[in-house]
Amino acid sequence: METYMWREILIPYEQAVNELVIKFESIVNESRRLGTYSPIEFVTGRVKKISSILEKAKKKQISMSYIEEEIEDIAGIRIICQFVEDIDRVVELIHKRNDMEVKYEKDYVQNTKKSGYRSYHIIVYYNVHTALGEKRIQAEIQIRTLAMNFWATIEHSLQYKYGHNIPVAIQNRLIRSAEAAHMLDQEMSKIRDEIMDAQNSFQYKSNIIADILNNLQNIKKKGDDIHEVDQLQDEFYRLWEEGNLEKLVAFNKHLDNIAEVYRVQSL
Ligand code: 0O2
Repeated sequence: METYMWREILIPYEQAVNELVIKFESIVNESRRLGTYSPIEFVTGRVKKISSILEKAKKKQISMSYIEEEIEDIAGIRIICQFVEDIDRVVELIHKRNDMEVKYEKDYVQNTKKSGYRSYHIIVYYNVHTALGEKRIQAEIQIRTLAMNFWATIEHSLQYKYGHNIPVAIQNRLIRSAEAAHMLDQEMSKIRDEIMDAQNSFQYKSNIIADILNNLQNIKKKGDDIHEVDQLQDEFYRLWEEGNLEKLVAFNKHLDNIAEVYRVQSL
């Protein structure tokens, strides 16, 4: 296959990866704005390198004309969660979407690989609209916890270092560290509610403070009474120092009312 063909082939995959990352990131951003818990911590994506595609094709004896059908992870998305329980929620979210169709799933969370690898994989069909028209491509979505991701990243580097022949002593250490990562996930799950409460209230407080500052800025732009704005600002600093969330919420409501009078309320 000629080099220039690769560029043509890979463009829709690059677009798909960019779109999918944005779509999953929007779930994180929306939750943060609403001050609710996001089952997704962060998202990454990549298009498989041509050399890796060729290697996989060789290993699996896939002929060039079947590469796009048989190599399902040319477009790869990785969704990282804080807790094992979040993985199920993300899987559910993916099933409910109508902009992608699940082809099949592999549950390496319940069925740990011999190497120690744990992750949940979903192969989806996804339609991309490029300058050349619409194309239905496949993408692999890997969903895993931070601990699973830490392990997989390290193990992947070692696979490259040793050309997929990791010495047995290191393999054994990797298996032990996979068990440790699994235990870490289990321990974190036990205190999940407490961690989530702390994170949600931190996020909620950050959002309220951002809203207050936004309101103050809008009122300052429009308000005729500079003295009133200064008083509001002083009141905010006093409440912020005090740190009482209920009082900050009440103060923000008060600012909302003033902003409404001045017709400068933000959405
Ligand atoms: P890369 O470089 O990440 O793209 P297989 O038949 O087992 O060789 P297959 O059929 O592609 O592989 O499916 P599988 O097992 O679901 O693996 C798909 C991807 O999952 C791999 O892609 C890896 O990204 C990841 N993965 C699977 N097993 C392991 C493992 O033991 N360790 C790590 N670190 N990652 C793993 P690629 O193309 O192999 O690699």
